[in-house]
Amino acid sequence: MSDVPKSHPRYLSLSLRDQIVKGVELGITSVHGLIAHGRGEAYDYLLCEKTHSFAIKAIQAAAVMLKDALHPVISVNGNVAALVPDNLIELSKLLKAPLEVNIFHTEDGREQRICDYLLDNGALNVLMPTKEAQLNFIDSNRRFVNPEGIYKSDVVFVPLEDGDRCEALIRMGKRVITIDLNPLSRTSKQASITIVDNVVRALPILCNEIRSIEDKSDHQELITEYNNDKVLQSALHHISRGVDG
Ligand code: PTJ
Repeated sequence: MSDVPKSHPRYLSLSLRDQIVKGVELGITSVHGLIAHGRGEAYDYLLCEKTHSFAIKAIQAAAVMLKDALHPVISVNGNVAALVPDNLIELSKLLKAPLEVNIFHTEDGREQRICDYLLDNGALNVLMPTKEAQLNFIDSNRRFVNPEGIYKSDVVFVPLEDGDRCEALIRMGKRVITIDLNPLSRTSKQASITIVDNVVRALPILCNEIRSIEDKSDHQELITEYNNDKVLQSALHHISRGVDG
């Protein structure tokens, strides 16, 4: 990182800021992504920048759901492309699932730059949005999807989302797994599984969890017993306790 010493107590947080800024400079992250990142930072601060047991519970259920899926797809926006490209690529390889570029803020060439960035970093299968396949119940740029990806998926992994598409995907009968530091967001409330954690911490744990699942039938109770409302309540409880304390 430019001029912040490794010994700085906020080094990790500051280096993530650098990664997001680099994403904007490379033209893969939207400038709006900086604001979204700041909101995430605020929630992360309230979560003591730790992965909590409610997140682990969600990660374990997510791992089984993804392993169990017929057509899992990993949706990629400008923020996660900048923050966790290697983890997304690893997840895609573990699940033999495509990465699909899907962004909210339209900017000339950004979708292609995200695709190229993932391929340059070793991705094997990156799908692009098309005009042929569109999601119902949504008007934004996010409605344009790939017929071989999100359109035909049964489980969509959407780290760091903005709400309207999550709702549309659920209404179309798909299951949605999200990672969102904000347990109050529309995405968090709508998703089948919400991992309330930072993508940079949660994704490596999710990959390890998937690797450790040998027989997925042994783990089905992790899904049947999973209650997303309870997970969100636990996260909120942690946040309010932290604020009070
Ligand atoms: O690349 P695009 O055009 O698709 O745009 C991507 C952003 C993220 C800008 C867009 O989806 C957006 O505006 O999102 P929102 O509505 O700001 O929501 C982003 C959510 O992600 C918020 O609830 C944040 O708290 C949360 N968040 C931000 N950074 C992280 C995060 N959650 C997990 N890990 C993070 N590092």
